[in-house]
Amino acid sequence: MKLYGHPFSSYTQKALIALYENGTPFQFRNLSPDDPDTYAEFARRWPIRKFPVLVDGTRQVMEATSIIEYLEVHHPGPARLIPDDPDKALDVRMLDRFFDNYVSTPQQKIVFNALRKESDRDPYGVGEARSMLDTACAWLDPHMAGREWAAGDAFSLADCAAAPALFYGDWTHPIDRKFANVHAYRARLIARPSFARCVEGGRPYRPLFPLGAPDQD
Ligand SMILES: N[C@@H](CCC(=O)N[C@@H](CS)C(=O)NCC(=O)O)C(=O)O
Repeated sequence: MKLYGHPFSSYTQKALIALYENGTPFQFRNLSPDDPDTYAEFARRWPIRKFPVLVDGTRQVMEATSIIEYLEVHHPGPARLIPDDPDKALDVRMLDRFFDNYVSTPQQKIVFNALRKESDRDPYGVGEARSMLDTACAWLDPHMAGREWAAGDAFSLADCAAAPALFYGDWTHPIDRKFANVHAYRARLIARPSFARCVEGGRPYRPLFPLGAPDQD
């Protein structure tokens, strides 16, 4: 299998966590600016140009959630990231949507805004994104009380989504210290070996973070 992505990209990391959790063999195709051929190959494969993309023989899978779903079906390992029980799986998928839509999406909006030239910036949209991050953390904090992982007892697809979302979320719009359960969960995610490996993989690229990567983490 080949995974097209970038080591500093949150959604690439989401898929990498699943691959690392199960020790699934794959080849990483790094979409780095100094390898235009790999980028051109990726852009031909997926004109939307959002990564990661997984290629397994003749099969191509886009979207990090779908990649993890695909791995669960076609390359299952000891770590089951989506429970067999359909009702428990529903909770996992619901939390996965929560982290993508209400943490990662506003987080990316703030970062992409910072990458634009001053005249193209969208202060109103950034204000909405910051407010969404606050609301998401306010919901997540009591949800995480007494829980180790976001859905059910085991590490799951929802935690694959949560790890980069909260990691970069706190860099982008610092999570209020009063949300102690969210901070404790974020720290558990960073300590998880599969995500710790992603954090290390992304470390050399920290100067690319437009808001200035903090010294922490
Ligand atoms: N909905 C996609 C989002 C993927 C995404 O936003 N990827 C970012 C990197 S983290 C990307 O491709 N950015 C490049 C760009 O927007 O040009 C998924 O779940 O995989």
